[in-house]
Amino acid sequence: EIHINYSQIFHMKTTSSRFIIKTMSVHQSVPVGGQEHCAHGSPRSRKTTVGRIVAQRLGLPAIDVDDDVLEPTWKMPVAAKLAALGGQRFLEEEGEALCNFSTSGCVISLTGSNPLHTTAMQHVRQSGLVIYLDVDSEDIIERLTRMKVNRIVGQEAGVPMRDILCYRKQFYEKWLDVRVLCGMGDTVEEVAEKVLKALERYQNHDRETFTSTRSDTTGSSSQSTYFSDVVVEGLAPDGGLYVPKNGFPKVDAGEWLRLVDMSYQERALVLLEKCIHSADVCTLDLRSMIFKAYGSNFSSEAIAPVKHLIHNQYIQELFHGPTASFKDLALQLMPQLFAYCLPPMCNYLILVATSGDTGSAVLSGFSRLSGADTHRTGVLVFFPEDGVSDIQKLQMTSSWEGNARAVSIHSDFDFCQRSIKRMFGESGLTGHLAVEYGTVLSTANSINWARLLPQVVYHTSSYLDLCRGGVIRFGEPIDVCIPTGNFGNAMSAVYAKQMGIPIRKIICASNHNRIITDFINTGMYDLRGRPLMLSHSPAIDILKSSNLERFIYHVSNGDSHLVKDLFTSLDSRQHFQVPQPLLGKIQQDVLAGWCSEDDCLAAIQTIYTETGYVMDTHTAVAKVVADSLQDGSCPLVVCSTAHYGKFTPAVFKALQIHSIPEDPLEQLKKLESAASRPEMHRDLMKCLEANSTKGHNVCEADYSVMVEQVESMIQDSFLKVL
Ligand SMILES: *Cc1c(COP(=O)(O)O)cnc(C)c1O
Ligand SMILES: *[C@@H]1O[C@H](CO)[C@@H](O)[C@H](O)[C@H]1NC(C)=O
Ligand SMILES: *[C@@H]1O[C@H](CO)[C@@H](O)[C@H](O)[C@H]1NC(C)=O
Ligand SMILES: CC(=O)N[C@H]1CO[C@H](CO)[C@@H](O)[C@@H]1O
Repeated sequence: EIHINYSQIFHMKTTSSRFIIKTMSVHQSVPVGGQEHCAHGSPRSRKTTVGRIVAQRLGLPAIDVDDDVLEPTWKMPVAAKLAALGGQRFLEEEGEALCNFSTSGCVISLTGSNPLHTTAMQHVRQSGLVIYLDVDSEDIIERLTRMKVNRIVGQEAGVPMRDILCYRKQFYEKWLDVRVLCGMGDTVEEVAEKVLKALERYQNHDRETFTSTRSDTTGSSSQSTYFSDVVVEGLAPDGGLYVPKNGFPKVDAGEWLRLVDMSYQERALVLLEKCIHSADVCTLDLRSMIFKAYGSNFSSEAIAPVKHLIHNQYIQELFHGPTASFKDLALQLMPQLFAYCLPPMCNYLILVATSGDTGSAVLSGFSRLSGADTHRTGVLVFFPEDGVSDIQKLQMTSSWEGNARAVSIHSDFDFCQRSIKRMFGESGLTGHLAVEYGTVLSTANSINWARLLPQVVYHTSSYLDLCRGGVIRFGEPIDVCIPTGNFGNAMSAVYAKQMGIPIRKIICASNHNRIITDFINTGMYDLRGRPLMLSHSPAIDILKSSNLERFIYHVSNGDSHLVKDLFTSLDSRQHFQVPQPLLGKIQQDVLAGWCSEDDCLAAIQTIYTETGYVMDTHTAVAKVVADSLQDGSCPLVVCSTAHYGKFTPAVFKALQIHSIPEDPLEQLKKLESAASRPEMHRDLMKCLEANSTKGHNVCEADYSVMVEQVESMIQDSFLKVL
């Protein structure tokens, strides 16, 4: 892991945090309190809309589009107009009337059909802030029934209300600055309260800043650091990791229940909107990034499906992304956030050293950037020519072109890593690249907040899926078990718990490189006399667990002095010990165990025999540890972090298949025919079938040769600075 910081480079701030709200339009996906034209013109009672309450609380005038815009314009009741014109013409005239209406300094309640009119909504958005009251369709139908409304504008006879509401949702989603997620059965007053809170959040970007795990926050001298800064900088200037200054947002039970019926993408959108302020990433852009990240590039529509494994153990398959490991869940989204948050003017070249799954996931994620982003954001991956598996090599060298490239080195991972670090440290080089090519070097490692955050979503999603499937009722606890290396995946589970998901224990699983297990059981983190040992689960062969620092910060209630002392001691003396009371707190959240090489292979064999399911080696490590530490009193989710097809030699060994074909493609086919579950990974198979190693660059273990590779990549990828 390489950490660099750019704070020196960017003194210019990209974010401005003040908004002046001229007008606020509350558009509601129908009546929380009554706001819809009904086709049969039943007399509309005086309604208490959310908009009215909000306006009163803000001391602003309230305007109701029906009463204050449409009827005075048309000089007739809205229902009569609707009867006279019919749905389509009505929508047009309604939109036109709204376009003709201008005002400022008030709260406007729109109609349920206004968002269907593009020009009208452009007009409305220009003049202020649009707040979308996101109400559950079933809730709307129930309310409409109570109001004796049986048809709404735009609804042809015979089209079910449910379908028309679903059709409308896409327009509601298109025109929002702020979403207010309404729980089932929220009262008008409760919704109004949420609107006011959302408005306050919108206006107070300053409350969503980040701090370093090692910095003393009592002094108020330093400049604010926002999400967009944190994504670009990665590591904090003092060597600590960035965490949200005011903690993680909480989601209430009513809101979680809404999420139960949502798709993965919708869950991601709602949750990430709560974690990323719209001044950093505007809501509509966040939406398109999420739908691009978690779309057809995943071989499962569910993105991170939860399957029953055995007894009360479930498996969350985190390997359906394009490169078949869980790293895709973060790295299909992170590059988009990164490109979005970059300050203008410079090009960025991401340098990565990898011996495993990160390389292909980073290449895939960054190669999917489009448009102008590809002209100024590139990625160059260095890997040891003889230090990755056949499949991993093919994944990294097959189809990348343009802004993504992989180069191998006749050396080991450490050499690649050291050389990159050296490049960052050489001001002669970085200065040259900045002046000649307007290019800044950067990384995308797992301490970056934008890699951690997307992972929170799948931990909440597995819980919600278990609710949807009737395995648990919302509020009942589950345990999760995670094969752990850099503690990123585990830390995301800690944050999911903080958001309100009742995870009882987060169980960390190590292989025989068991430093994290020993730490969690004894409070002593000790690198001394602990050589890195090879294993069947190479992605967790890690000794310096980088995200652990965030966890210690969290359990110590943000004791940055302690964190600084501990990690300084780790650097200088190769170990640290946490105080006893803190160890107690750590063990309340987290359990840890380790799995031997033999037990790992035996577990793959046993589960295969009992269920037909083939686990990858990392998943098997988690399964073994889950069996030894969980008491079976609640359901347990095992995080499956890779598809078995990525680690075929160990899987053959586990299944005791002796006649192993030479050709990796044939190997995969042989395993596919043996496994009844999970299905073969589409992209892994495609990658092997194409076998399109166009011959990648293989370089000598020479620092200057690597620098040449960096420079030639920059020359080939970026527009020249004139
Ligand atoms: C990266 C990786 C891990 C480790 O995840 P951390 O977040 O670093 O703990 C586990 N399994 C696989 C397959 C991986 O690629
Ligand atoms: C909008 O204003 C224009 C110009 O004043 C007028 O011609 C038009 O009829 C108005 N439309 C509506 C629907 O009020
Ligand atoms: C690619 O094809 C060549 C020859 O056709 C074969 O020797 C090699 O093993 C294949 N590589 C992979 C990874 O399938
Ligand atoms: C359908 C789709 O979006 N496919 C993309 C998946 O990602 C690869 C790169 O990882 C692209 O090349 C595909 O176009």
